Amino acid sequence: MTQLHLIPPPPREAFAEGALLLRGYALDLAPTLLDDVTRLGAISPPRQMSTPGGLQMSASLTNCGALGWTSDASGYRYSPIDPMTGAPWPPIPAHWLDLAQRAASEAGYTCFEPDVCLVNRYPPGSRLGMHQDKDERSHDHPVVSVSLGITATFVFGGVRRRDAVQSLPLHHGDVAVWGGPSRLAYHGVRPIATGHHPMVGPWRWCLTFRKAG
Ligand code: MD3
Ligand code: FE
Repeated sequence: MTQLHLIPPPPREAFAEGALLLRGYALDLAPTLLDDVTRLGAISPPRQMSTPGGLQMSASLTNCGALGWTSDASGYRYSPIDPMTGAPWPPIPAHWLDLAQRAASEAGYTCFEPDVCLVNRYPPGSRLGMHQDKDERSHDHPVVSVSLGITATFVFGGVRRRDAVQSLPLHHGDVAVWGGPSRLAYHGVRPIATGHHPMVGPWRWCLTFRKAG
């Protein structure tokens, strides 16, 4: 009898210079991360921020760490205080830092010391327009992202807005590391499909670790 082989996708994809995708790298930690996200949300709730252009973002976000990314009519910035609560953002849990540092090391970035984890929640239909992440003090540090829940189509271009883009799906448990030449690449998220993830529900969460200060 012939044996049917399902060929697994490669667990590591170097899909751009300086960037590495680690498929399923956070799968074992996902239940813990989701519990932590719930606890974080009880202190600094995810909220839809406004952009300087006066539009409301379709994703909701919160932060943990010494700094947090915020946006309002006067601009984008990192702040040690959650403007919604007037209190500091909750600390980054030690096992989150460990995960981010292990992933960064896999990509060759040793000594990654993030001081922010930006936590994005995407409901069905929400998206993130093409942008560069430039609000951090130095761009010499990588960004590490952890995707949970509904699969998103992530769009990734070059350092100029007009550069060609590639799309890749980001699934529950995937971790990506973006450093070196990919750190200032334009990127965005296509509108999230309506769906249901058994562990997460109808959303996608994305945790992004940065060194901002
Ligand atoms: C590549 N978030 O929060 S994570 C963002 O899925 C953001 O929530 C997306 O873009 C999300 O700013 C993408 C992956 C990511 C994050 C930051 C990057 C990729 C990046 C910075 C530079 C290059
Ligand atoms: Fe970004």
